[in-house]
Formats: sequence, structure tokens, C-alpha cells
Amino acid sequence: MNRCDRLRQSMMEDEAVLITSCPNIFYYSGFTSEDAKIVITKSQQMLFTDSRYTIQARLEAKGFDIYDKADDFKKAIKGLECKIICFEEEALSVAQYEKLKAFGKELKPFSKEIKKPRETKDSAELRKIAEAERLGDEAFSYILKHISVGRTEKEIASELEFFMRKNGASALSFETICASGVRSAMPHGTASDKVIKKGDFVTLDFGCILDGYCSDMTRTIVMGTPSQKQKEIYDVVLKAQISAINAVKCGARCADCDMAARKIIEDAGYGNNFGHGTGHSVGIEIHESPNLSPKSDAILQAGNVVTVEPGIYIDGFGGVRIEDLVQINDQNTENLTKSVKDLIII
Ligand SMILES: [Mn+2]
Repeated sequence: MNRCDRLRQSMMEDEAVLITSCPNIFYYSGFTSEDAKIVITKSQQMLFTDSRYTIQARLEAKGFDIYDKADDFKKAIKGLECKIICFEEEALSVAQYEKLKAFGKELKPFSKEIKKPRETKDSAELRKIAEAERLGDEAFSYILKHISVGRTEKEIASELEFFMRKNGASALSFETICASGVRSAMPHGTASDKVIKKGDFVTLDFGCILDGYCSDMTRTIVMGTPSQKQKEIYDVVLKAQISAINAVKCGARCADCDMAARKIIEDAGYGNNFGHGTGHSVGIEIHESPNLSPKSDAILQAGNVVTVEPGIYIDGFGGVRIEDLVQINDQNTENLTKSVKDLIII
């Protein structure tokens, strides 16, 4: 079943769905540009953009009628026979909402239904995510040869990013995290001007977008011989990460997968140093559902792709996070991240 038909299963007869966020427009139509809206009814698929994108829309949005005149959207909405417009409450400004309301149709929040099919990736999507992650692995091997004491976090991050761009990435999944020394205690410490020193932990958390799909991985390395405490923390995080990876499978509760990692970190006495969830799904966007979080009541399904990334962060000392990307199949799982996980000493 195609993606629009899958969405139609959650629509009533007298409903049309208006999609306004780029990731969802891309998912349902294939159109990659900003400045577009799509409307899906039981029998129609319409894409509204402007003349800058007409040719591109025809090439990318197969099966959609393309409209590129300023008034087209207004006319189309007025002409809809259905009474209800389902919209993305997570991707509509108040001003856009007011304009939509003026058409006099009933408006129904529909973000959850629109996003739901994206949780289960099809085989083409799985291939693309695996390819993006492969490029991440290659970038990590590359940067290991270039990271050294005396260089700044920003230098390392930019070389990592350039490598991914040079090898086909269209963009980064998110701002590259390169956090060294005491900065590695910041789970999202983006690269700064700090110079990497002997004895530093260096956490690299990065990803690229390749063919529309994100990668995500984290490794923490150490500059020179690690201290006892560094070894201890690394070991706990690695055990927690492996335990969660073993828990991840089709039918498992997301909260249990989180607990598989959290329990090990708590038992080692670092429960207060692991504040975030164990993982999240990845796809067109870097953060998708379901999440491996203590509060989640979701069950993992075949076609989910989730990160497993526990960490320990100690203010004034440093931190460790190890992250792999795992694909869930009916009968097994596949770890898409192939980089080694033993503590790498530079
Ligand atoms: Mn992540």
C-alpha cells in the first residue's frame, strides 16, 4: 500500500488532510523543498508550491497534482467537498491557523495520525538509514586519524562534517557534538574553541543526512592513558549499552529497553548522572517516535530503527556516551553501527 493510502485508512469519508511540515511533505509526496503544502483527500493528492519549484515538484511528487499559482490553495480548499480539514497542529503557526479557520471548515488536529506511519520504515527506508550510518562509521574512522592533543573541538567537528559532505551527505542530522575534558559532562556539548588536552575524554556525537535519511552515532575516546575512574565509567556505560541493545527486539516494551541500561548505571551508583532517555527513533528526522524512555508505553515493532545511547555525566570531571543505531526486524535486530566500542586510546 502506498503511503497516502495508508494515511487514508485513518481518515473519515468527509475529511481532507493538510500537511505543512517538510518531513511529512517529503514522506508522503517525495517533494524535498520548503515552501509547500500538500492536501490529501480520499480521491485526490494535491501539492501547492510556487513557480520556483514547479519543475522540481513535477519530478519529485509523483502522483500529485501540482499547483503553483498564489490563489490555487485558497480555491482548492474552498472547492473541497469534505467538511473537515485535518491539520498538523505541531506544524502550523497561529497566523496560518487563523487563515485556515476563515475557510469555515471544521478543523481537526491530526499530527499523530500523520506521523504514525513513519514509525515503521519500509525496506527502501531501511536501506537508506543503513547507508547513512555506514557513512557515519567511515567518518569516525577518518576522524580518529586526525584527532590529536592541541587541536580544538571545532576543528575536529568541521573535519568530520566535511568528510560526510564530501562523501555524499546533503546535510548534518544535527549540530555535531564534540565535547572534550570537563565539557564531555554536557550531554549535548556542541563543538567549542576548547583545545583538546592529554587525559581528556572526547565525546563525538554526530550524524549526516544521506538520500533524505539521518544517521546518528556516538563514541567517546580518551586522549592518552585513561585514569581508573575513566575506565570504570566507560565500562559501566558500555555494559549498560550492550544490555539495552540485547533488550531491543520486536515486541519489547520501550520502557523495559530503557530500564535494561538504566538499571546497570543505577546499580553502579551513577543513577543521578544519567538524565536522558536511552534512545529515540531515527528516520527522515533525527528524533522520531517511539522513544526508549522510562515513560514510554510503546512496544517495538519490526521496521523501527532506534538509537541506544546511555551515558554517565559527572560535572567537573567529564562524561561518556556510547550510541549505536539498531534496526528491528520480525525475528532479529541488526546493529547498523559497526565502529568498535572498546575504549579507544589516542
Ligand atoms: Mn541520538
